Amino acid sequence: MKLTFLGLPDAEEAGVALIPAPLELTTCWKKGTWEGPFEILKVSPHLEFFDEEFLLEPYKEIGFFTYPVEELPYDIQDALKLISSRVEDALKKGMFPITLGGEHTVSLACVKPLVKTYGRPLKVIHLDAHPDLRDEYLGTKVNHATVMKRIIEEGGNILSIGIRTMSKEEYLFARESSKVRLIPAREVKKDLEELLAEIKSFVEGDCFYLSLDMDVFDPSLCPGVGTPEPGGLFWEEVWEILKTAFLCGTPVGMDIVETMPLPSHHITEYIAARLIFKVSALLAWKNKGGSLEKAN
Ligand SMILES: [Mn+2]
Repeated sequence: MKLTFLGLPDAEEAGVALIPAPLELTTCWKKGTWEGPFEILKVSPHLEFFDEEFLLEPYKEIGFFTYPVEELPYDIQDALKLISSRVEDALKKGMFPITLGGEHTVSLACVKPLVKTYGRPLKVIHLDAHPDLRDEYLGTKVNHATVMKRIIEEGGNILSIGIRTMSKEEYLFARESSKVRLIPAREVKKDLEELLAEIKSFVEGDCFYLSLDMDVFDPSLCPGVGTPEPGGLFWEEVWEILKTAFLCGTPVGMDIVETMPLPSHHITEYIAARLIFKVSALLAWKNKGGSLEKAN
């Protein structure tokens, strides 16, 4: 099925690629993340096409190309390979890949071609309520609860932000590992400026990948997720984090995962679409010489 971002025709020379990845094979409770990419694209024509902060129209300045929403193979490895091939294709064509989940496992498929292109270690900024650092979950190694552990094994160096629940195993692993640092949501709230300074020094002069699980947001803002953990981040905090990362480092790709559309309202997928829009506006503005100093 072919849907496009903002409902506009694909740009001939697009700078941003939307890669729908409706993967849902390992979620363990309520189902629905497979509908995420479809619903995010479906709601996107209802956004304004003009960015009120950077005063530009991203579809004109940077341009979008949307890959078709396809059913993925039932074998997890085959499904991940297909997603990786899409990301590779986007990179080859010089587009910035934004993959839309689906369950968080899709991030593993996105990171592999990036590590191939940019080498190890690949820095990863990970926004999530959960560290996703289990070694194994419900008898499998590759799933949404282990994805960051697998990414570390692929060469990832992770800064996880917004964490507010975890298993003891994950706590102990993170405490010992030099490849991951967990920043609890309460620390974000205590001192946002200090966090922004840490993000700046993490990405400055370097490439990084961004993985955003919609459950990083407070469930009062984004209730359409599988595990709505209280005490989450709000829009302004996430936006400041993204702005600092994108303007201080070199973003090479991103994903927005775990959107689980609810029948009662469309807020979570709308916010996911808004994130894509704002990030594209930010990329377009950066291309024109925008910087953090000018943004603040
Ligand atoms: Mn999560």
